[in-house]
This record gives sequence, structure tokens and C-alpha cells, in this order.
Amino acid sequence: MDLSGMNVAVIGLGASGIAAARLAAEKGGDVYVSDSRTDDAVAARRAKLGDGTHVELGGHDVDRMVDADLVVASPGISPDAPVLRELAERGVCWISEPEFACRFFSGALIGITGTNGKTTTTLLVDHFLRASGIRSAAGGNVGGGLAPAASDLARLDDPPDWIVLEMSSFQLARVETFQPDIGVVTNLSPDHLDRYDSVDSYYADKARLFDNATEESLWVLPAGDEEVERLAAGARGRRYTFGEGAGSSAFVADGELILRFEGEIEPLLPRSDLPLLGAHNVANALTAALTARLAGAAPGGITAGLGSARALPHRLELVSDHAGVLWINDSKATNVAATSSALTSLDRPVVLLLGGKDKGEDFGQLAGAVRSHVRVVIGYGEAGPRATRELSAALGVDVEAATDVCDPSTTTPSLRLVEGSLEDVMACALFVAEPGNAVLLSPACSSFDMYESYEHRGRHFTRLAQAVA
Ligand code: UMA
Repeated sequence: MDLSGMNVAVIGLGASGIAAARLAAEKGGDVYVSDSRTDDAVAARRAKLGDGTHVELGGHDVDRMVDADLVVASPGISPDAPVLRELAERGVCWISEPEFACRFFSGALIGITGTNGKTTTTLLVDHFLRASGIRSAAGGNVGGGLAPAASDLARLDDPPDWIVLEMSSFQLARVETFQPDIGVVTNLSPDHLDRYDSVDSYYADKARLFDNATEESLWVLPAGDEEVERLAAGARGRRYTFGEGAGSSAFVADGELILRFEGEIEPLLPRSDLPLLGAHNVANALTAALTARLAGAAPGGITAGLGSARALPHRLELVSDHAGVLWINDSKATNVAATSSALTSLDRPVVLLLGGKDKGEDFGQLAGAVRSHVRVVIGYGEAGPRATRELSAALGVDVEAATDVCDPSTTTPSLRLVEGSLEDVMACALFVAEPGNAVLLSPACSSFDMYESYEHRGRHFTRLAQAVA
């Protein structure tokens, strides 16, 4: 696709905006990119764009966007943002950055969405394909310096045979032609309720994965998940499921990860040999193994890939082991479901650091996992007061002072609230943690009350945890 003679407007100069602007310029477009900010980080990104790209910082020229042939918006910009509201009022449609990118992809496409496990699954699929000698590249929502934006993948000199793309709901919200050969939904649970007015509208964006389904489409879905079944209802193509034993195409039996492919049983690896913590990572590994198999990976390559898989930064990442206490960075757990899954996957008593930017989820839903796995919850940040209040009501215990000594004989979790920095939170954790415990940063909230990103928060936690050691 050639963009010569076309005016392309890109909104936002973050990772996706800069990638889209570069791609549009490379394809011959006349590019205008704007960002509401003017700080050093945005100015540094501006410097990476060629002279031919028109850049505006500190605001958006909506008239110019109205006249553009194509408008590409960054996924982090909410439809409620003034610039997008005005575009909508003026009848201008925009597309998401991966939608733009995939118009330039050659080769086959795997699209992976879901609430949790998307990044791990995306990177595992890519790892398994490569381990099978298949030319593959991963990217999309992944972030954190682990993989490029979709538009960067479209600029690769030597295009891979498979592109494995993580797709967030924000990115799926504005697709038009996006058509994965293999589409994956890892799981579904409420998230991003600070941006969506209901869980249904969040799920509706996820459902756009299936918009352009054909009879040739392949879908990898969790077995027995009614919510996902509703999402995929009516989509054309062939379905494969993972989990829940017998009827699935990827499952665990007798302690072994197994594929059932074209009628054959293919044992992959004993579960105990999987070098990733937690039950949810078994599900991620099964999902990725099945997806890679459908894309042509050999069982031997998948087994080798499973054996060499490593925990990703900020996802149940063990960052310090000192005086019998494990310090675990799970900063990527930005919703209640992810935190619940982290808690239930640990087999030692947990001191849980819970809080951050309040996204409106019900923290009371954590009560079951807290009761069975947690010694002390330390609430902090903007959401800390509400999180501890809701858990207090659900568990029937009071919120204690941060410096109260824990009664070692009680099995009831105690609740603390720290109003201060992460240093103060860590001091409280150090005070209450006992040998044999895990101090787990699994905040169930996004980071933006105190940090630029979950990675920024995770790095700070890691530094402090290592300083403790
Ligand atoms: N901006 C404006 N005008 C506005 C509002 C914002 O210009 O009215 C500007 C901001 O000043 C900023 C830019 O838009 O410079 C931000 O864009 P962005 O938030 O879309 O961030 P990017 O750096 O482009 O990163 C995005 C994804 N971020 C989000 O969806 C929030 C990254 O996912 C993704 O890795 C990247 O594109 C490349 O594809 C991160 C993420 O947190 C990892 N995703 C969420 C999640 O996983 O839960 C969805």
C-alpha cells in the first residue's frame, strides 16, 4: 500500500504514535503528528522523526485532522479526550495504530487478546515458532521494551512469515480490516473500568477480534468459558480450546502438558519442568503451545521452547530472596483478576502490596484469595483506602496501624493502610514479613497515581527489595 499524495494525521507521540508516523512517512504519506504534551520525553521522541514529518507539541490541530485522508490514534487516548470527542462530533473516523500497521503486513497474522496473560502468551508463541525454525516476530501492545509496536513490525526489512500481535481492547476498538489467521482469547474478566462505562462495553471491544472472521479463521479459546463463548458466538472459522482436560486440544493430564492435534496425542513437558511460576502460566503455556502448533510449529520445537521459557519482568518475577523472605514483583497485575491469580499460585503466606490508581473494580472480590493465601494486606496509593475498606468489610476485620505487631497465632489476614511513598510501604512490609513469607507487589491497580507505568513501579519495587537484601 502506497500513501503517496495522502495526508496522514497521527494523534499521540508515544511508542505507537512514533511507530505509526515513521511507517506512514516511509510509505510516502504527508504526515502530521501531534501530542498534547511538551515535556522532555515527548520532545526526545520528536527528535527521532525525520524533517519531512510535521510535528505539533502542546495541542492538536483538529482542522488539519478533519482534512486528512487517514487519522491514526494512539490506543491510550480515551474516546472521551477532547481531541477525539471533537473529531467524533465532526464526523471524522479514526483507526487504531495496529489497524494501520496490519494494512502493510505480509505473511500470516496471529492476534492475541484477553484480559490477562496476553503478553506472556504472545511472547511464548513467538518463542515456540522460532524454536521450530519458523521465521516469526512478536509485538503490539506488549510494551515495556520487550517487543515493538505493530507499526515497527510493518517496517522490518526482512518480513517474517508470522507476526504475533498482542491486541488490547483499546487497539481492537478501532479496527476495520484487521483479520488474524489465528485469533486467541486468553481469558476475560472486568478491567479498565476507568475508561469503559460497563464491563459489557469493554467486552464489546474485545469481540472485535472476530469482526472479519472467515471460514479459514482459526480460533484458540479457553474451554468452558461462557463469557468467551458469548464473545465468539456466530464467528465463522474453526475453534480449538485449551484447558479443562479431555475435550480440549491442549490440557494437563497426569502432571504433563499435552496437545491433541489432528487426532494424535502429543505429550510436551512435565508440568514440574515448566520454568514459570503459577497456575495461570500453565494456561498461558497451553494456549501458546496450541497456537504455535496451529501455525506449523513442531512438537519438539514447542517442548524445547517450553523448557527454555523465562519469567517476564514484572510478572511474578522473583527479584530478591533474603532472610527467608521472597520479594516478588508482579507490577503488571493491574486488575483484581490478575492479583487473585498471582495469590492462588503461591504456596507460602503472602504479604500483599495492594493499591495504585483506582480503576473502579470491587476489591471485595479478592477476599477469598486473601483469606486463603495472605497474612497481611498493605494498602497504599490512591486506591489504598477503598481497597482496605472493602476487604475489611468482606473479611470482617479492622484496618490496623501500619506498625502494629502481627499476632503469629492468628490465621486471619490483617489489613494495614500506608499513606506515603513506596519506601514507606516497603518499610511496613519489612516490619511485618516473617521468614517463609513472600512479599508480593501485585497491586490490582494501574500505576499512574505515583508512576509513569507499571514497569516504572516494578523497577522501583525491585530496587527497594534488592536494597533490603
Ligand atoms: N496524548 C495526546 N492527547 C491526548 C491524550 C494523550 O496527545 O488527549 C498523548 C500523550 O501525551 C502520550 C501519548 O498520547 O504522549 C500516549 O499514547 P499512549 O497512551 O497510547 O501510549 P503509547 O506509548 O503509544 O503506548 C501504547 C500502549 N499504551 C496504552 O494502551 C495505554 C502500550 O501498551 C503499547 O505497548 C504501545 O502503544 C505500543 O503498541 C501498554 C499498556 O499499558 C503496555 N497497555 C494497556 C494494558 O496492557 O493494560 C492497554
